Amino acid sequence: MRALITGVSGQDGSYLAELLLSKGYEVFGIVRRSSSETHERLTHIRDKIELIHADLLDQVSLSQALKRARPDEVYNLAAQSFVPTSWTQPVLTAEFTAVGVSRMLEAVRDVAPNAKFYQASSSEMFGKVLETPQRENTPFYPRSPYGVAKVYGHFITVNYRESYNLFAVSGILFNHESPRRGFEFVTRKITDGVARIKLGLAKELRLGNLDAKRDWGFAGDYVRAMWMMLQQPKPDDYVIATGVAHTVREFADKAFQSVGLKYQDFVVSDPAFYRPAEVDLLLGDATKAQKNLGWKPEVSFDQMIQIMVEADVRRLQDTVNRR
Ligand code: NAP
Ligand code: F7E
Repeated sequence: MRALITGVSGQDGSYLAELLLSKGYEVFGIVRRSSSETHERLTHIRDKIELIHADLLDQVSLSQALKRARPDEVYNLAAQSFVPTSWTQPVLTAEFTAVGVSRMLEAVRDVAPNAKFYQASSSEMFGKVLETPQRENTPFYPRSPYGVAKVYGHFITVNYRESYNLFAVSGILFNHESPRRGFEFVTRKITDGVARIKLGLAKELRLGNLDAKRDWGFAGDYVRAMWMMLQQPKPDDYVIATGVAHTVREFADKAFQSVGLKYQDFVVSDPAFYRPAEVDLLLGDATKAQKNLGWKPEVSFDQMIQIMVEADVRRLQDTVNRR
């Protein structure tokens, strides 16, 4: 089997590439050209996958990548994925995260119409939620340019499935985290901050809305669900979530506690990190995925925090030791 992953250099792309390699796939990954191609999340598997230069903005490059990879499965994970940036760069977010999906689907339709296609949709599409918990048929009410772009990506995927009979699925994934999460997302910002404070490298951690609630899972569990969706006899859309929500405050509390500290002594509220429109609560119901795919999460909330804090302490300790 051959798979092509867009966004292979991101958090999910790196875990998915590992999973597919372990299943004997030939893995091809799309990366965009950069003056410093480090791809840190791929270092350990760099010699096992083939990287192809292409960009979601460039239709021809996507078609060429598909011609080179000749994939049985295509995972479209590339996007501008940070919600606050979607207010400062709304047009670019729409180009990558919304119209980029059309470009990928057109390339698949033209070059590899028999390939199965996965679209990385998001719980941010539920936004100002109209129902709790949120499931596949809960109406969308996005609250950011990112959420709006993801709604486009979701429906264009459904539309290509219905218009052209493509095997195209949309996975509506709730927040998922890991030691490979980008540093700007709140979970990684907290675990990195905890590690810095514990090692004496920082004195405080500035955060925004501590009362926002999220249904947080572990990225390794979530990429397994992506693969499972493409192994089904029929293409369909699935919510992937743990079914438990926690506040940002609870996350911070547990992360600081795990190194024997109290979050109240270090967390500073900073209006700079509040959003123009907030998503107050996301809580998913993954019953359909449990029933049809046999999927369930394996890493708990507490375990995930422990894994992330330990990884950040280890990483920063190594840096300090090298000085
Ligand atoms: P991420 O770490 O931000 O990775 C995004 C990837 O997209 C990176 O590899 C990035 O490349 C690539 N990319 C961005 N713009 C591109 C372009 N114009 N052309 C080609 N590649 C481009 O995101 P993630 O957390 O792994 O999430 C993966 C996908 O799932 C995203 O679509 C995200 O929106 C969606 N999602 C994430 C979550 C979550 O909780 N993590 C939940 C639901 C949905 P560079 O390395 O060059 O920047
Ligand atoms: O924020 C609050 C913030 O940036 C979570 C992306 O992967 O998941 C992610 O989007 C919550 C928000 O993730 C800070 O206001 C408080 O309510 O970690 P986040 P997100 O916006 O939920 C979805 C499913 C995706 O699809 C996205 O691609 O935490 N919060 N203080 C903060 N958030 C940040 N980033 N920084 C703070 O200091």
